Amino acid sequence: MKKDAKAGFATRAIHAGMRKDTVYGALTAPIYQTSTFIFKDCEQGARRFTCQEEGFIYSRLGNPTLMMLEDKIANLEGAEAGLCFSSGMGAISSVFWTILKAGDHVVADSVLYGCTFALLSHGLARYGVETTFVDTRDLAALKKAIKPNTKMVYVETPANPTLKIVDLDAIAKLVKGVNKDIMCVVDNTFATPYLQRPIELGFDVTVHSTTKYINGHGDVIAGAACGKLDFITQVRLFGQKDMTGSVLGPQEAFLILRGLKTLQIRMERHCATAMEVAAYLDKHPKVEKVHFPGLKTHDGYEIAQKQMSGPGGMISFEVKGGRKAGAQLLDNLELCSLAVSLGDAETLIEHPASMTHSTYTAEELKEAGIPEGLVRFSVGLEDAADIIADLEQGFTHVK
Ligand code: LCS
Repeated sequence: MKKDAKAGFATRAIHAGMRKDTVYGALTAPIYQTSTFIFKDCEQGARRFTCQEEGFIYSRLGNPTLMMLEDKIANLEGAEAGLCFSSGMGAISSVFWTILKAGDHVVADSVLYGCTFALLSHGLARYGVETTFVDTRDLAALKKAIKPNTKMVYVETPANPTLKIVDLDAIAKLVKGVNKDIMCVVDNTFATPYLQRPIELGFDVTVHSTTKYINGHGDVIAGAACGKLDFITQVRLFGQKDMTGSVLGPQEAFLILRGLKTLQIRMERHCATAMEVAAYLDKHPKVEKVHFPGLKTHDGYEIAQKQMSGPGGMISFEVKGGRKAGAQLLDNLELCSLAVSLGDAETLIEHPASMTHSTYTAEELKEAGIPEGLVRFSVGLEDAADIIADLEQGFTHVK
């Protein structure tokens, strides 16, 4: 589309990927609520199945509403192609099934979303795929972990839940230097393509839980993957079509298209409010440590400055007194909701060790450097003063 070619991020978030409705001229994306598509004749059906003719066949293989969303996300990520899924885990598992087979090896960072960690350590392990978990900030350790049968390097940055930052450019250079065929895959959920575009930094694939900031309104579970057209086509026609069947519905795609129109202004607000909240927490006498890439004291601050255009809206922190003190805070907040998930208009707060990361054993949490008492905070779009006032009253309950 001409409108997309050199336009800015906000413009592309609204216009990229959209097709004109030539029948009625609808402004927004029509919801093609259909499982299947009628062929003119047998010849056409056969041509579509052999990819000799473009067009839709069956909504597990593609759907016009999804196509607009897929093209939009790919455009925002600076990728050749994108693909949507019925959850972030659907995206991650479909990508894994496409890249990996029995006998292969993965190097993954030790700090990952709990279910991704479980998929690698418990799930794929059952099918003969071995994973070595390392701290990928340590490039020497990463290099040492790569084996002749390594097929994928997998990281999150900022990572869930510690907000650890890893250097995408340095990792891609190192891995490709050892073996250019190793796929570098990153979960870009926390940053979104507005703040960070890993493909421009040498990564092959980005995956997302679009449940989070990309949709942004807490009303959809969905995922996405972006990369080279060849690879994304393999994911579409194997990882997703045959292995996971994790297909997004057109209604959800419509909601995400709607959410994406405001991604830039939402992210700017999330970042600004998170800066204020992090500064407040950093000075609080009952807080032991704040993990936020926008604070100069964060060990990933310099890398975040280099590879992200803002710190994001996620903060984690440790309350003095550990898990018990953290629970006293969480149980007494009124505006902030005690709930998992993130990236919504509503501020959400949770305890990773007992909730999102309960797939890690106590020992694995320790090895990964995820503190038992860590509290994770998804800063919403409310007024910063109201969020801080709620924390202030919550802290009075911490004894
Ligand atoms: N990747 C990251 C970084 C995530 O945080 C999540 C979900 C996923 C992938 C999986 O996405 P889903 O299948 O849920 O769309 N994270 C959650 C969390 O931290 N709390 O609840 C879910």
